Amino acid sequence: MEHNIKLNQKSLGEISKIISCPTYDRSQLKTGIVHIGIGGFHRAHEALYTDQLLHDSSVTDWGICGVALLDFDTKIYNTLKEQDGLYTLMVKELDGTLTKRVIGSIVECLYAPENPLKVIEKMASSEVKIISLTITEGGYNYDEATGTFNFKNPLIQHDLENPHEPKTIFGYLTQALKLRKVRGLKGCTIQSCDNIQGNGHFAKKMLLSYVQVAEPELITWIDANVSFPNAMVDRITPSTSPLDIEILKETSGIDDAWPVVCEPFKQWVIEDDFIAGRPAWETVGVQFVEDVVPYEKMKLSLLNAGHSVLGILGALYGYSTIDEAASNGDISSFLRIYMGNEVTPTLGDLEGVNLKNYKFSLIQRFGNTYIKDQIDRICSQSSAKIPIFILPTIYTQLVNKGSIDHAAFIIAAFAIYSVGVNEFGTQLIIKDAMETVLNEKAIASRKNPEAFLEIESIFGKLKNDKMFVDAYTNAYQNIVHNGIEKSVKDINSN
Ligand code: CS2
Repeated sequence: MEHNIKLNQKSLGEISKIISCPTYDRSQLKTGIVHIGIGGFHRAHEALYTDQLLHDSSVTDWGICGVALLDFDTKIYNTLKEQDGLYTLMVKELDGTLTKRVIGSIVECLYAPENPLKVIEKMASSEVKIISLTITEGGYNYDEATGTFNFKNPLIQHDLENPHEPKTIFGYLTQALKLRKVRGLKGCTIQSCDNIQGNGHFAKKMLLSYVQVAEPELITWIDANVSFPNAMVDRITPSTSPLDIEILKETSGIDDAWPVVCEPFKQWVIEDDFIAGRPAWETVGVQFVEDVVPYEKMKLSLLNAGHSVLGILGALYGYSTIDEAASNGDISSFLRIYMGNEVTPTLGDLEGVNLKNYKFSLIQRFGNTYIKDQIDRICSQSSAKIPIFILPTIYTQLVNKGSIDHAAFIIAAFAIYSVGVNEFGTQLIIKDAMETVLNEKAIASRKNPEAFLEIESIFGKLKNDKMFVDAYTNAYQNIVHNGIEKSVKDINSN
């Protein structure tokens, strides 16, 4: 189409003739939620649920202020600012159809590095009842080797020395909560939307570790005035590609600089612990439960781990998308065996969950050929993902003397992946905060495979477990000597 319509508040009337758009008055909304991390996932998930809710005209308190926290978040901030917080959500259905709608729940945007005080003021505003987070697994600043908050992180050091110009979420939250306390305001809920077991409790533990050093007298106030509900969040949201942007233009004539693409499935299960109130998200499909642990365990150890399996093996086979890896019979058998023999026994009785159906639906979701989820996206930051998605399965299986062969194979495959090139000579794009050490240890592993397990901040004390080390070394040697394809076949038939 020649005359594409630029998406923004002014053009919304025109665009609403083409695709579904917010029909509520965005200018009348109060900001009840500050959300940190306005990447694809938040915009396909919390912002969508909230947008659905805002279509009920009696709901006016739950607009979202999206905060871009990191220096390199300028692009998303500028885009959303230019588009008045509006963006298109493109759902790629299983049959290939595209369902598009414009989401309007993000009514304000802030770029933290430009004006930290503005962000702190916003978080401390009396209108704001919830501060939600998608800061990724690595964003919680946890050190696996010591099992504690990582005070050695230079950014944390910076925040301790410059409390009014923070760079990390911990510095921001501490200043905002302090301001609430000083002003005699009510507390709020800090709601983690990251893939971490017990994400709310974990967010609290990490925040309090920081506060203990930065503002120790704030601890009792936080204990009494801030809640941290645990939640399981789910929706596969690949990175938006230039082609997605073109497709939106071609099929709808809408010029959106950063639409979000995602799968049809979505799930949000939350513990109902919102000290300052919450949106009635249950009316738009969110599940509120007393104990979210079973849902989290299931999702992290099956879906997220499943993704890592497909991503790491897929990269070694030379694939670039998850559906390609999932449609390879040997890889999908590997995944089924891993899920069935190694993960399932660790899950125990998951009350309220039909595990069989869940596993079945995962295979279907991974295989959605329209999603084209990038293996690079899945493998990025694996150093933070593996300890959460895969290691808990290994630890439990080792204690129970269950099988760990497939899990050990995945870790061996990750060691080989971390060399940065697969056996067919394809360069692998490693995006990881620990890239340098991963690469060094991966290269050292060629002589001595155990070298990789020495990265304690990922693997803790796993290198001391003989049963694991034997299985890992076997898998490593097998992949190196026989190639990835044969070694996957071999392990599947053992
Ligand atoms: C993925 C997740 O990043 C990853 O490794 O497994 O982003 C996954 O797509 C989401 O958690 C789905 O809910």
